[in-house]
Amino acid sequence: MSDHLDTLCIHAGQEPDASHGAVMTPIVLSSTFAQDGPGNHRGYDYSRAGNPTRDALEKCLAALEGATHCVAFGSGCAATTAVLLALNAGDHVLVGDDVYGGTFRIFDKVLKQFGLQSTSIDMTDVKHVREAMRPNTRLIWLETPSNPMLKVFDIAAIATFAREKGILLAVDNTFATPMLQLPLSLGAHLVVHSTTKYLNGHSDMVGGAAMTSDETLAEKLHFLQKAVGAVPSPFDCYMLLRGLKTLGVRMERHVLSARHLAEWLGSRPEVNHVYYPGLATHPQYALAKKQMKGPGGMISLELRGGLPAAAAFLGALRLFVCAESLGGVESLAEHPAIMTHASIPPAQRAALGINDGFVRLSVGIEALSDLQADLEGGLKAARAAT
Ligand code: P1T
Repeated sequence: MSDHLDTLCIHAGQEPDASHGAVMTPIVLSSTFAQDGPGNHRGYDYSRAGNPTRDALEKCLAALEGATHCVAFGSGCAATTAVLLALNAGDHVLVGDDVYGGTFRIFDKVLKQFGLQSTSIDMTDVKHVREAMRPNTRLIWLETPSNPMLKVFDIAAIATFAREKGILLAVDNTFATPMLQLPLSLGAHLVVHSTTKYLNGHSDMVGGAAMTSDETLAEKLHFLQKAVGAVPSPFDCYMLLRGLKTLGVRMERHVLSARHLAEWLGSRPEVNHVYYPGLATHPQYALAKKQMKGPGGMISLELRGGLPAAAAFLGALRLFVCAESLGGVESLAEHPAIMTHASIPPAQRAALGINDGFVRLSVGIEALSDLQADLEGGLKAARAAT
């Protein structure tokens, strides 16, 4: 098959069905499969262990990330947890200082109790990674662009360091998607996704996935998928396959609109700062240009006037819905300090710049002029509130 991602989105893992010729992948709901004799089955025995619809999805996602294996999960958090369960008690993980609040919570409130150690560090300089390394460090975990500060980390440089030390690098590629960034091709061992976001693109299912070409890691993850059991339903796998077909065109539009809106927001007096990797003012602008095919569809900004301004802004928006999550065709806006990143300790939030005037936008694919007019209304309300 072609190695063009736009083609793989639509065809990888999705041959017409062998029994009826169905062009679209059938949703196989059966939890169990007939065996011709004990232990003598036709590839599937029980849907937690394996399912034809999930297999099609895993093949497609592996192809998109350039991996030999994909292991699908019932949420991004389940995928993250499964990767961390592949480590041992007493192991140490270096974590990017800016990650989704729920990811931080898995480290801080769930796996710490079982002896998994972690340190949050700013990885914009690889020197920090080197300095924070401990004898028991086994994994580096980062998001790039990160949620919600949109920091960009140098995957190739960090991967070189990880390989030198014989440890693993996992990259959460949720914000970029394979359309804009391919971490495995830059040396990462593992890619993780919340498929809830851009990959599905329609905000109508929750899912996660981990992709790798490391056979030992893949075997562990397949084992954990079956043993722990946080699997996606066949229906959700189908929904994701359906959403994936338009990933290429959606990402092009997200990038086009976000780039325009980020530049425009930067010129507005109500806005203190715009965080967007496609702006020349972004500290990792050059790296983003080198590492990514486009700066993505997410914009963060700090409004002048703190919480009253942010609340007025979010309250006045009509098209941008005030809601958690991101990456759908519809535009969303949210307040990370109160919503998605409430589980990050206030001091760490403050150090990152996630303050009361800080809001995050997921730019959808509606008409750009409508989106800009909506934000204009929000800014007007923010101005009036301060
Ligand atoms: O929500 P879930 O599918 O479990 O995915 C968790 C997750 C993992 N990684 C990143 C980068 C994420 O952004 C998320 C989920 N994030 C949100 C819900 C949010 O609004 O930021």
